[in-house]
Amino acid sequence: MTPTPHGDNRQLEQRAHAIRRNALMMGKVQGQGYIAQALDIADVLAVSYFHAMNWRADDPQWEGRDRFFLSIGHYAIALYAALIEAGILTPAHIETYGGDDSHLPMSGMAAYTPGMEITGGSLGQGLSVAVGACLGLKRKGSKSRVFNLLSDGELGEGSTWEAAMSAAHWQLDNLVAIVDNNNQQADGASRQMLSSEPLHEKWQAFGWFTQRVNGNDLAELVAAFDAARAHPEPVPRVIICDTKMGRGVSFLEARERNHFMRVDADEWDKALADLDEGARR
Ligand SMILES: Cc1ncc(C[n+]2csc(CCOP(=O)(O)OP(=O)(O)O)c2C)c(N)n1
Ligand SMILES: [Mg+2]
Repeated sequence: MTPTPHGDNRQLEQRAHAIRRNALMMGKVQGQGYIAQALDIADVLAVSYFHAMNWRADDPQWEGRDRFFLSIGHYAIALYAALIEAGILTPAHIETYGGDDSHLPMSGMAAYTPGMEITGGSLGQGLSVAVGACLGLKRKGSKSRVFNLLSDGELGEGSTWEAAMSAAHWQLDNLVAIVDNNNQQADGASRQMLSSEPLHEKWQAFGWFTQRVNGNDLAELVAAFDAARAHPEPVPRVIICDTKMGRGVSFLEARERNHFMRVDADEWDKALADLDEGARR
């Protein structure tokens, strides 16, 4: 992959738009899904895959690749959308989403899908797996990094914080945690269910190089990923991304209780049109 030059966010905008489109088209196949999350995290995925990470579309297992670990298996639709845009999966996969014998199960599973590094549906485990992978990479003398996408709901799991302590203890500067702080979990708003604020101070106290950005602002994301790469101290890095559920489709942004979204049959095309309209503005 040729990284997008610094400052060229137009290409990244197009990537993020394509990721949102792919996700909506997969959602349409099933009529429901974790659509609002795919829309909120598309900008982060665009910057991860098309600015920050090294990978090869024709060789997803290339030893020198950076690894993207999805702890949150239910966000699989979002990662599939990015992997299609990356050419690791193909547009023909879209129609198979969530079907029997599909390579794209509704919850992400490593054994089924090229580019899916871990099976992450049991929340709170991904960061521990990432710590182990980072230790292994260092011992092998590899320069590869591990990017672990976590959700704010996962911050309510004690295992996440055990892993956070270990990562600092082992000085894992090859680990980049990304928190999708969308203020949503299964039963309601994260800040009401179990608040993990103040987030910046917490991660910093755990010994991480910590940044907090608007996760739907490509320029802020690019700067944060660049700073995570350039930071000189031997400490793990975290980018806390404040995001908006349903981002890019106005009537989905406004919908409440959007953890698992059912969208009426006639609304999918409206959603795609709304997305395209927003991109033209
Ligand atoms: C260990 C574990 N507990 C509970 C669940 C059930 N579960 C699936 S998604 C989810 C919500 C977690 O919060 P978050 O990922 O922030 O939700 P979102 O932003 O997607 O709405 C829960 C509790 C699970 N998958 N794993
Ligand atoms: Mg959440």
